[in-house]
Amino acid sequence: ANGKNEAAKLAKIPAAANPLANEPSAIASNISYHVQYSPHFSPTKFEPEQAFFATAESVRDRLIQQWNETYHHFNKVDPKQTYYLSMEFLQGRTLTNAIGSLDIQNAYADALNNLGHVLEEIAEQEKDAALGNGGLGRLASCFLDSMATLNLPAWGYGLRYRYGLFKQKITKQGQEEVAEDWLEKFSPWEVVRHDVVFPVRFFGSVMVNPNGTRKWVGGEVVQAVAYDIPIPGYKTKNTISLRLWDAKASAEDFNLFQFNDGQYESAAQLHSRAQQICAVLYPGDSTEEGKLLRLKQQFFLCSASLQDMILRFKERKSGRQWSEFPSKVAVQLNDTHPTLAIPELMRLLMDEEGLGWDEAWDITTRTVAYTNHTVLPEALEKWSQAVMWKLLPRHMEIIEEIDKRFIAMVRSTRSDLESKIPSMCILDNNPKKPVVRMANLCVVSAHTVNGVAQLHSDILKADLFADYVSLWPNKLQNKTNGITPRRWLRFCNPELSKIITKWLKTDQWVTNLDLLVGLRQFADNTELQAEWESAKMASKKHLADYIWRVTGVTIDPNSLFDIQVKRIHEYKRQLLNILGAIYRYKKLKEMSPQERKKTTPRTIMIGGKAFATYTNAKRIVKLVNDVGEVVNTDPEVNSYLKVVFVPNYNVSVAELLIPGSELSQHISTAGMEASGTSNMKFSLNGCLIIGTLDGANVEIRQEIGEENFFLFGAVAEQVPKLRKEREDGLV
Ligand code: NBG
Repeated sequence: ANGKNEAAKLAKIPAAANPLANEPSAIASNISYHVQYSPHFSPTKFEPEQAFFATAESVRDRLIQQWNETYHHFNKVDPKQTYYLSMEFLQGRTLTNAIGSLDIQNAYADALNNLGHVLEEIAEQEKDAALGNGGLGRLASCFLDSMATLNLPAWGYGLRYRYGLFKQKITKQGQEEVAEDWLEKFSPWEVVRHDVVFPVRFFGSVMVNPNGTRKWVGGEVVQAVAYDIPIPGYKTKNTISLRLWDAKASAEDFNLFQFNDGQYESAAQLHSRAQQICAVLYPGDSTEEGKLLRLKQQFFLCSASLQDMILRFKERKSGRQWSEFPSKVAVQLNDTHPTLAIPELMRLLMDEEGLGWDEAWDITTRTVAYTNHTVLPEALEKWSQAVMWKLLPRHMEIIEEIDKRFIAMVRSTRSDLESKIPSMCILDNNPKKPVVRMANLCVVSAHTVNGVAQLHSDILKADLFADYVSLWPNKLQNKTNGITPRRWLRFCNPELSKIITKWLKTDQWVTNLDLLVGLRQFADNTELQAEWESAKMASKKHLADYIWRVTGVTIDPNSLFDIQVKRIHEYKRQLLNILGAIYRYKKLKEMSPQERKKTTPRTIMIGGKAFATYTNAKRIVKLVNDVGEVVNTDPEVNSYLKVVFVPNYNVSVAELLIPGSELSQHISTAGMEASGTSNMKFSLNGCLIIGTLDGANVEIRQEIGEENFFLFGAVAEQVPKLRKEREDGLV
């Protein structure tokens, strides 16, 4: 009954001379101030939920101070600024990360203790901001943390989805999706900027001015409103922004006459249409309406963000030359989802700012870079030309012109590539289904294109984008993914972090992971080994407790914890893993009780969400649950093997699972997983990997040593031949 009816006592806490001082007493008085004067609940209670919001607001006060200073600093210095455009940001929870980055955990823990609460329990009140799917969205969030910590002037731009990725419920039928209501109460971290509002147009037509220039007019106009989330760097003042756009219609779009006439729905039609834009992440796109809505989302992000960047560019120094733009603005496209930034920047520069094609093209191509995150054909976006002409007529003109000029350039400079033009160009004019190939538009227009692990980048160069390599030998690069060691070791595994710091005699590893090799010299030290084991055991107990709470299954912390958590996908081969579990079960059944006693007890945990319309993935979720049901209730076997499906895998659940892991599975068919990023997180927490030579597994294996990696399966080059042999029935 922590804090129950404690609210009255709060009023007695004296106000601190400096509410932003970091002593526990000042923090406690700041928290109590927020309970009383920025109330969100009725005044009688101070239970964990109320305590969370007030604590978060007091942390936010501290963040805002640094944040404003960062703003002013970069406005004055006018550096080249990086903008990461992404439809997804998987932020997870913020409180622990923010307090840790500000280096005030102890003071907050003490302050909350004095108020009758425990910091860890308060932190668990927070809902995950799950505005993303999986690796691609979490990568975006990790990048923000790292860029802030590296003191870079960088911002993220995304959408403020009302509902993030669905919440996964497991029933007898398998997975059920429920809307994820991260804004149910409100988010204490976001700040709405009522002064940052940009119009974004859809539909309409292109008007030709008397002087031949063109202008996009008519259609419907929606307002993009900025919501900012502060991203603090670790032990540095630099606090950057994640700017999320929300859509709203203006008062003029509300038809008061119709409303008073009882026509409520049509009176507010534009309002409800604006609301649809940011309603959900990845609305279903099996219908035409769904496709149109997704395209609207993408354009909404691109247009609002670019207008904002251009305004900042102008405001930071008046009267500057446009030619300076690429040395002040870098736009990184996170996959093809924000590709429309390319024609939109062209349009803004030509139609709004009056530049000619050549100058606008020069600026655009020197500003934009593109990261490819997959070679799966179904994920390489292709938009119907008809839908594009309807929604974005001016952009289609620009895309046609980019394509025409690209083809002319290839013809005039590289006649040897003539036969490749149909696959290299942007518009696929196949009369049955004319489409715009977004990846091609990106490669043609970006100054740099990168893959996300060495093998993936090699495949892009040798395969998917091979013809472009011969045209632009230096455009394609590799940038192997990374993760933030703050969230994924320092904060999620404080026990292990303490041990690492003790043996390295420094905590500098938190910002420089290369220092971890310093542990190698102590690898055989029994004292370190004992400490390491006890930290692992503490995390395993913590995890076992969680599993019991969410599934009702008891797991033994002394068993081997074998974990596979990621989106459910056929290429990731959860099916192979569960077939392995079934095999293990059968073998155990065949053994005598004495033989069983000689085996190492194992708990297999599998978690991940299946896309709502991906039938095979959902069948895999059901299978894992059904296998668990059989194995876990079999008294002969269940002290040697448990199979658990971990429901609703998300960032916070990962923060519990990864510290408690001993073996983790990264077993995708070679050549399919562009990088993988949880492989890095598991390794960092002292977990062994069983995996294929795929994605970043290859580089992790080099780093940690082959002897610490259970390698299996075919290598990427063998896969096409093996597939063919199976298709031909040879195997
Ligand atoms: C995913 C890949 C992962 C990779 C992340 C981040 C998409 C389209 N791609 O292998 O499947 O780690 O991107 O780069 O979500």
